[in-house]
Amino acid sequence: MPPVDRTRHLAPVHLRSIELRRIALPLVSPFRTSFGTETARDILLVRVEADGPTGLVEGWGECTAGNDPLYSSEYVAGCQHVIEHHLAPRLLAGGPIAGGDVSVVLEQVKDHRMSKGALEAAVLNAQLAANDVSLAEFFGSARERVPSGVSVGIMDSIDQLVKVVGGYLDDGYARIKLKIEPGWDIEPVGTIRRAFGDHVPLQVDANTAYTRDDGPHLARLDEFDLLLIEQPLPEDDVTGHAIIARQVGTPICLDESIVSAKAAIDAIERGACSIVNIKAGRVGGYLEALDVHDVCAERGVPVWCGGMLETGIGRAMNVALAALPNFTLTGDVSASERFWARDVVADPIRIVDGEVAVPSGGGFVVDRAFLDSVTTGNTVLRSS
Ligand code: SMG
Ligand code: MG
Repeated sequence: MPPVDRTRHLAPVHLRSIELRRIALPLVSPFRTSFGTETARDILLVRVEADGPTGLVEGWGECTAGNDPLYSSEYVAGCQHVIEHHLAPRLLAGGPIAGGDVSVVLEQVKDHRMSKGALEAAVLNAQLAANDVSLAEFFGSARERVPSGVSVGIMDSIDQLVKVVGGYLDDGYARIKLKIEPGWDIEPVGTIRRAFGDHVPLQVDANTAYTRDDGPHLARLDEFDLLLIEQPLPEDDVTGHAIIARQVGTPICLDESIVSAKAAIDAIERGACSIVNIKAGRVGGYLEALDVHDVCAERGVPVWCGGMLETGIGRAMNVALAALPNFTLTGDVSASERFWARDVVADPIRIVDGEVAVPSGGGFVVDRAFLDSVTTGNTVLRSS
């Protein structure tokens, strides 16, 4: 299947500069997964300035890499390095550029998908601004609101988990995802199911914490009628997931393993998953994410939008993505207040009746004064 260039019909922009801005934001509460505990995020934002057909435009992108290389091999300082030394120079050396050109220009550099995705988002947003096209319109978002799910970390005790989940249900969240790991699975999940009832949409995420031998153990989760089990095994073990999928009644969903549309096709055809979590950063950008959406839709595999503890910048883009037709399962598109006391955008994501609004226009408005107050570093690269 030849890749479709989804931005070809829009006028390209001419990049003037790429700004790499590092910000520090504390989380409202620690977030523990099988990878470790996070209490604050060190986030890399990309801002481009570009000339469009009607003048100067800017575009923002958010890098989804974590502080440390735990979720994937990428991490924020490494992303800044590869962007500064390998990716940005390639983009700044060229002539006019469209969002769809970014992955082509950067193709020679292997992997580094989160870094490439942040750059692509910034160029794409600048190009959309230059063409006065909204993000939702460009993505082909089919709805004005999408249901909002919340991801709940591993807690110190089951009592604490019950309290936290109860709070999110009171907030109106439409679906609960519990992080699991060996030693924190059957009992907490069963307790939540019994405490809040069978009607609560519930799923779990193992973040690669199990082994190929754990199929019979994971099958014990079947009795809790979960929507899915996300990424039980390491990301490179597609065959292992196919083995587990045959032993467990609950659908297997892949997250870390799906690094491209090609990887999604492979995993689906090998029977490793029947549901896919789509994260733009993990697959190298929103354009590849649209391709993942399409290849899954063609194969009858439902998808949902994952999250990487983004600020309102990345989150607004995720919400627009989550409004595409094959996003039939509730995503990790929780409100800004789930992670942040104050977001870096003037229009934070809010949950109303269990849903979040698909953003209009450019998707978000950056709160420059607040952003400046949390900035820890700034590097501007210019075209020579
Ligand atoms: O952004 O709401 C969010 C967090 C959702 O659980 C979440 N993300 O594997 O799906 C996942 C995790 C990855 C981030 S923590 C390592
Ligand atoms: Mg996950």
